[in-house]
Amino acid sequence: MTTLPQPGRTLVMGVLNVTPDSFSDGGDYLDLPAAVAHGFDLAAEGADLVDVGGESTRPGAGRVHLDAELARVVPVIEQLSRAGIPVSVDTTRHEVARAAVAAGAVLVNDVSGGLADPQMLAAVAELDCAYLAMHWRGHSVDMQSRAVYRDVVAEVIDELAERVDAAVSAGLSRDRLVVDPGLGFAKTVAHNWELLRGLDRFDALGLPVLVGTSRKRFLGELLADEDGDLRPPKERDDATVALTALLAASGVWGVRTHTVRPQLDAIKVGGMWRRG
Ligand code: PMM
Repeated sequence: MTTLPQPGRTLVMGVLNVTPDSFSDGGDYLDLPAAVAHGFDLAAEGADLVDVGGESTRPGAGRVHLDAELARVVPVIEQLSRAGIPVSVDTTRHEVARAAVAAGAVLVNDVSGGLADPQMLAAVAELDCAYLAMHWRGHSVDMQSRAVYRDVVAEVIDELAERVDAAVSAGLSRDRLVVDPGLGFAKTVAHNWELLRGLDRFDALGLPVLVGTSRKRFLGELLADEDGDLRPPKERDDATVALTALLAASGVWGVRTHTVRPQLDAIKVGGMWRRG
């Protein structure tokens, strides 16, 4: 049975979006050779997992047809897995999860925590893989209208606890589970910062936590110029690295990032800070 990767430090999940429209790298890796080459690069830089996704979750994005999602991700996962690279699949669909695990994926990264597809949890329970449940309140097209909380940290923890209970009821053992607060998914900029500051409260769930901060809009706003123009996504990597150091110092299980080597350096710094 697959158990969670435990590299002995905060793990790095490198992002490989095989999409035309992801917010920071949409279109960069849409054809198979470019996607596979980028997966090899992420692994060579030291990624513990390469996270292959075929559907953009950018706010406002529409759904991709199932066949298109399968055609984007399965051949990439096959080639990377065959080369011995540990791969996760970023999908909310059980058909894609099944095909991805058959192609070699070791973890299903479900940004909906099982809510988008009622068959997802039962399907994953039958597969030999780990499962990441992210906090989610609805599809990208209108998720930002659901960013309403009294106490965002408490509510995200409660809603994730429900997803964990659903996963366990469907037959997934807790040693296969990871949770994620879902920064930017039905969250305002202020909510993202509150969640980062309140991350130690997620210990109550008793599960490994992965956080995706990489290049997200709240960093674009933080780094905006004097006219208020957001810093472009690919120029948010240094700020992402700074957050990775803080996250490693706080002991998170994993980070999901577009770059790898600088994140591993930051993890060494954060890990040393924590142990010292
Ligand atoms: N963010 C994105 C996509 N997938 N998965 C997890 N587990 N956590 C995240 O924060 C997350 C995710 C959006 O970013 P992208 O478009 O750059 O992949």
